[in-house]
Amino acid sequence: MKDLHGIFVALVTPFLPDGTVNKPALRKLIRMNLQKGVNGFYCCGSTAEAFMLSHTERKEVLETCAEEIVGKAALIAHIGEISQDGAADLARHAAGLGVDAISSVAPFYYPFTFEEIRSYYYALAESTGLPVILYHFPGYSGVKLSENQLASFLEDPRFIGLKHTSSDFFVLERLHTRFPDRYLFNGYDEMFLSGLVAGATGGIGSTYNLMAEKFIRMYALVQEGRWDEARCIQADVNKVISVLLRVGVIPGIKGLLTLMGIEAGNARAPFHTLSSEEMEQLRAVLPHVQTL
Ligand code: HMN
Repeated sequence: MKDLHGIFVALVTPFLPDGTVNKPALRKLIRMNLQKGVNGFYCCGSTAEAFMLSHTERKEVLETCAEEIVGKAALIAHIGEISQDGAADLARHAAGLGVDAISSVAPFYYPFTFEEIRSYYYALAESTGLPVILYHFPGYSGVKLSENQLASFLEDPRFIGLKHTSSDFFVLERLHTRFPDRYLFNGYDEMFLSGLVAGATGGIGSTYNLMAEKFIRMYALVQEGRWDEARCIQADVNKVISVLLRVGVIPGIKGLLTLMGIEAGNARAPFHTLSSEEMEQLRAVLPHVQTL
């Protein structure tokens, strides 16, 4: 199995003005990040507006990603849906494209029991035999699993890791200590260093679309124990993230990408279209995105 340590870009889905997927822009974005030396990509996740894409669009986006990425970097496909059958269908499709692992958020909206959530994940694991990475994002999904519930998956060899989009670094540390050979991806980019301290083996992030080189550098500095330098880069990155959190993370990343020359378009409604005042705020942090 491919090594999944390091920096994984959670790709956005660029859209054309008519609202359809802009595949050339997606390819350009992937190539820019391959050139920067990222370890891999996380496709069709939250950042990609996955839950606002049709099933067919999700497959097409992943096909484009696979064409660009397979053989050059690692590829993790997020195939999560509320429906187990729908997710399994996406998983089988992903397996046919040569992805390295599948990942899924827990089924959400309905108050599923833990047994129901577990059977969802087991069905996914069985649908393809590909390794599975749990996507734990209580802030958005509303599904919060405990340390022991997460551990019950990680002790199963089919579940090779966890994407931890949470600021509960106590749980992350406990899981790292209990499962030192599992992949633990930090999810909140603004707390990347904190995640590494707690034992994260890398990160999957939306703002990596814009500034992967800074996360690559931070990761390398931490391996060398150069924490102060890494902290300076985190502070620099956080200037950008503060603005993104103000204007809306996904619309804001797309706005900045457009300023960088990658036509990412607008986020899908009901996300708002950026106002000229918001574009000005993004323009003000553009120098932090373009230089290290
Ligand atoms: C994904 O599933 O696309 C990403 O991995 C999600 C990732 O954890 C991001 N979360 C969201 O976009 C909701 C973070 O990178 C986040 O955007 C960033 O830390 C700013 O808060």
